[in-house]
Amino acid sequence: RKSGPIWCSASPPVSVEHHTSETPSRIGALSQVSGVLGCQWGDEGKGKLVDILAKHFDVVARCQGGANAGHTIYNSQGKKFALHLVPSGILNEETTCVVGNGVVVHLPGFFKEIDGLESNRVSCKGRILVSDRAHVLFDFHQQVDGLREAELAKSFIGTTKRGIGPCYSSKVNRNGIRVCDLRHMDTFPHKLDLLLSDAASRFKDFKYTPEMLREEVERYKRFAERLEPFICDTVHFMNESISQKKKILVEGGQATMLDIDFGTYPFVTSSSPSAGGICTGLGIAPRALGDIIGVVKAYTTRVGSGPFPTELLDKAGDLLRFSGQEFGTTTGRPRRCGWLDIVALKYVCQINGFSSLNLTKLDVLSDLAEIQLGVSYKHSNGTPINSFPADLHVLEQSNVEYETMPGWQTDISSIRNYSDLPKAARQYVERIEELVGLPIHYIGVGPGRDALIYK
Ligand code: 2SA
Ligand code: GDP
Ligand code: MG
Repeated sequence: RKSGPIWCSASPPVSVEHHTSETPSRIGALSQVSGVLGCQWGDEGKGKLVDILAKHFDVVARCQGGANAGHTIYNSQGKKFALHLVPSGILNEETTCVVGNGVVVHLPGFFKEIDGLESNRVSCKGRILVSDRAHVLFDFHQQVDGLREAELAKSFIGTTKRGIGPCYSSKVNRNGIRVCDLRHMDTFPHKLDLLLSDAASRFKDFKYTPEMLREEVERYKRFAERLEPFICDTVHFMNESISQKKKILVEGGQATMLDIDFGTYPFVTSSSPSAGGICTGLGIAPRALGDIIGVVKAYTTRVGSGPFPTELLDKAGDLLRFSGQEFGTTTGRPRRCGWLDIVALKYVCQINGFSSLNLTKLDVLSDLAEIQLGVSYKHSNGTPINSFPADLHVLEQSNVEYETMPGWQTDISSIRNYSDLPKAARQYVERIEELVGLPIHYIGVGPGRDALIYK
């Protein structure tokens, strides 16, 4: 599968919202500043929840990552949109979308995404604010991403090759170029020259000529002009919005198991997709944060290299991949699939302090006679492992212990009331709640907007 265009026409099985389903008071009662974060290795279905919640919020903000993210959402006509940089609140006309200071912005991709949305009659004008503190991700960062992966050979990370690691490296090296720097075209060529010369001296296959610099500077003069109306001091905007009692929803990209600090390092992304990333990526205080909803798939997927304790390398994994349509939203790569890992989930819940969970893709398990839940890890020497290990060698020597639960083997995709779910499906949901110690307030039973059970 190749990476497709950023929007595609609807695939037939997606259910469409025909009526405004009654909103449970719980959504209306979500805190003034709430968040939606991934609990696994990404692609849990965060975009869908953000799109559903957006109509109850004034602002939807991204705080980290970049166009490595792929958030798939469907509008009320069943049209599919794959978003990468633009927050998933964009389909709700009343919502202002913020791309925060913690995001790395690839301008050609950003404008392509906006053009795609506008040609599908989604108005972006005046609705998207890009932080003047966000770092600019250049094409050369993407090229360097590819060169670094090639250099790593067999131990490659399996990045999206969207330039994320190299752009965050420039930021941490303190020679990155920020959005506000695009307002100073007199100093811009020198800054860009330093970055490109650095890359050329590091990688022999990185070709760099003065002509390339001239062309890139000209290109960025045009981008800078087009970007001007989007540029905003979003730190000020976010804090003013909080003072004005506006409701803010933060949309996480990737997930905690890919976090630069807490993930399976080095097989991680280069940002902080956990709760801490909300404050650093938007400039809002920890005490402003309220409810944070963790999004967790009813099984596990991972795309790219790195440890995956509950991975299924047999036909069962293939079945999950095809029933769940588990292919990367950005790259089209097949996702690795396995059982739900409660040890990893508890670790992620500890880090983020979620108020509740959204269990997604429960419908994908419907064909299975039995479902396994990975409930604990044991070292091969027999010692129990009490927490998610930092050391990948320990993780490699760990064996997962499973609980077997009965399947329900009936289609649940049109069910909207929790009590109408088959008993075995409810048992699965409730066992997860019990093991993790958190309530599951939302259950996904299909990709469409209305395919959600409020529990
Ligand atoms: P990167 O590109 O430097 O952030 O890659 C580092 C690791 O982070 C993983 N990663 C992701 N994992 C799941 N989904 C992501 N977004 C796309 C999607 C992925 C795609 O929504 O499907 O299309 O392939 C995402 N972004 C980064 C990545 O696989 C590396 O393991
Ligand atoms: P995100 O990165 O977390 O926003 O997730 P992605 O959009 O990359 O991947 C999730 C995929 O699952 C998308 O294709 C969604 O349309 C789809 N999806 C979300 N929730 C459900 C669900 O409950 N059931 C099914 N079958 N698909 C879902
Ligand atoms: Mg995704």
